[in-house]
Amino acid sequence: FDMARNIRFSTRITSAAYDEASGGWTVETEDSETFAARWLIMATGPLSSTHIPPFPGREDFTGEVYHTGVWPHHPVDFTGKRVAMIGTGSSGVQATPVIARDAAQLTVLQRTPGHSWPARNRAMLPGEQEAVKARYPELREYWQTLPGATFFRTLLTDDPIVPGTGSAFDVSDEERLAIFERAWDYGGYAVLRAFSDLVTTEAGSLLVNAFIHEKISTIVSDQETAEMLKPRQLFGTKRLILDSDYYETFNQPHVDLVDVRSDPIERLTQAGIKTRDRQIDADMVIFATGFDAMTGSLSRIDFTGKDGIRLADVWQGGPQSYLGMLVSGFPNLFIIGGPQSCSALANVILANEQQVDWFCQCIRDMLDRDNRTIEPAPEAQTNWVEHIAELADASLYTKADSWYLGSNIEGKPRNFLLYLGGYPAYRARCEKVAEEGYEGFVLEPA
Ligand code: NA7
Repeated sequence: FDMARNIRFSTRITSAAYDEASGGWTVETEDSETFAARWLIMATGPLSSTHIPPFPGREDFTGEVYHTGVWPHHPVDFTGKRVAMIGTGSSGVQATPVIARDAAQLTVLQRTPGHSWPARNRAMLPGEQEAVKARYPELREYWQTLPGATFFRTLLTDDPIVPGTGSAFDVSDEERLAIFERAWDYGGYAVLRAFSDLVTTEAGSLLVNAFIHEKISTIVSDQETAEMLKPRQLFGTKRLILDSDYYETFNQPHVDLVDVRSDPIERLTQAGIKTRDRQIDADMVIFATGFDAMTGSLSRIDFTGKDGIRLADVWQGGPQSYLGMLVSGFPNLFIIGGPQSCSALANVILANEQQVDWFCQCIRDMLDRDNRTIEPAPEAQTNWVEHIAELADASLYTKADSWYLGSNIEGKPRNFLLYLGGYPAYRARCEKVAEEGYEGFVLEPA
């Protein structure tokens, strides 16, 4: 597509200021270079600013240090090394079996055990890829009708779970168990589709908890370790983790699990990690400690909008936006995959495409109608923010701490950061807004 000539690599933006006179933006790089633009589109990513908790003594540790979110492009050799890894979200859980393969010793420091389900990744069967590609237009249309716009295999071949609309309590215990077992053997997110109430009601959620607890007890030989690995929060309060032999890995003699909830990390030392009760010597420390999600990359840029207002001040108590795409007081500033849109809750490719298409149409419409700027009306923005909170309060998501709520970052206000109404409803709402002449937006004539 000959894109390279339009891309400037290795360029970090430090500030962006709206200019009332021109109705556009000036962005400044860390090298004090400036660029002017009428429209500014932030594609800075929902899970792109990594987070390392401020453990004392970080500089004292003399071994290798990595974060799972900024993994080096060169291979990292674990062979014969003592590795300590902090964090058991998707990143930590998926890294554990891989590191254990070569390391001499792996110590996993876990604060909150998550729900993990086998991924069962596999090579494509002969002809499978061709069969999918032959049906792309049809499949893409179909995915657009699903809450997460997410690819799954039901339409293709062997998915054993027919999307269920009924309650998990409508079937007998035996039948439910058989469905859970099929979903376990098949792997991936199939279980989420089995019944309507597994992630929406406490009673449904506890059924999955019981199933996973049983699996962990069966897989993990040492029952003390098994107990530590069992998730206690409700299923559906965080993203389901998918793994390849995570629980099995703890049966290997050189792999240890440390519960840092009961034995907290005090500091890093020259030789490794000091918890209250033990010293873990390590050649390598890996932070699998996640991200300053949804707002982290935006908050690292100093945005100044109309009348000198700063985005940092407007968002002090949590993000404010209309449709997760534009912010009142910051005209012509578009955010892709931003807070209060579907973003990380939907198929990222389709969700990004939908927003990019919307922005492009919006810009074309503005040029056609001779409008200079667009920004949300304050009232529409307030209503959207309230709508986000209402949807979240009706879900289980607010019942545990996670990056969805910003509560993984010290001092970050606790707000649910995504739109929970599902991708089809979000897309329909965006289309309706545009069709109705950008209802809820203020368009300034040139
Ligand atoms: P996550 O899911 O935010 O996981 C971070 C992990 O790090 C989690 O287990 C945290 O425990 C742990 N953590 C964070 N801070 C600390 C401190 N101070 N002490 C001990 N442990 C800590 O990030 P991931 O990178 O795994 O995954 C992010 C998303 O990327 C994921 O949802 C997928 O969508 C892909 P906690 O649970 O907070 O007790």
